[in-house]
Amino acid sequence: MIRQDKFPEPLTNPTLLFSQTQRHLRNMNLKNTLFTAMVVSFAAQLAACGSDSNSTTNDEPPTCNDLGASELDEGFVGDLSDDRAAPNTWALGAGANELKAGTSAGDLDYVNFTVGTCDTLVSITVNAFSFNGGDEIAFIAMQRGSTFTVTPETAGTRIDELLGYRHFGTANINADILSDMGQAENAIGFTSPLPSGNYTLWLNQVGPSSEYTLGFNVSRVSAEP
Ligand SMILES: [Ca+2]
Repeated sequence: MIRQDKFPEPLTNPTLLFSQTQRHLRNMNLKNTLFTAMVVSFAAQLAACGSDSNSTTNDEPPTCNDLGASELDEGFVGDLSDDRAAPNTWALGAGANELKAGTSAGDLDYVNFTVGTCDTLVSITVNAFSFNGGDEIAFIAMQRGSTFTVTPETAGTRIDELLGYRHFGTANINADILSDMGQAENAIGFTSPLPSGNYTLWLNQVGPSSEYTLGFNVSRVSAEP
């Protein structure tokens, strides 16, 4: 059952949403500090061992591809990257692409996706959302580029470096959140649909685990540019 009282009009009250976001980011700062220290320690150990740290950074510019819709599913690819410098990479094709994963306190998800030069990202729909504790709202933020440059610890004071952000959850099932991400207070912002480009997402839940399925709906708007 959707608890409307837990999700009070986020779209019609931007001041409240901004306040919620700042509180959410502060909570994430505290809860992710230990985890981030563990990640840094692990990365240092990998470097000391001469590992290439399994980087998946995608610096290739988008092309006019002939890809169809695809799925990035944590059930198949394993836990989505917790490393903002080496996110999972995902090339979107025309149609209804899907991102399926889970997040919880200390489990960050970073995904770098590309929208081809013949395409636009029309919407991001919340196709499914479930939660195992008392927190029915997760968080999504986006930047341009192939990595996420803002840390969870500094995001609260660097909101103007985010292209967009939003909370989402059970109240948004089947709804589009892309347009609202572009209108997020103090962010760089954009007008939906999102044009061709290289973007990176940061998804986070600071409570018990939540499972989400997001639809990345791409339209082919031209042939070769
Ligand atoms: Ca993860």
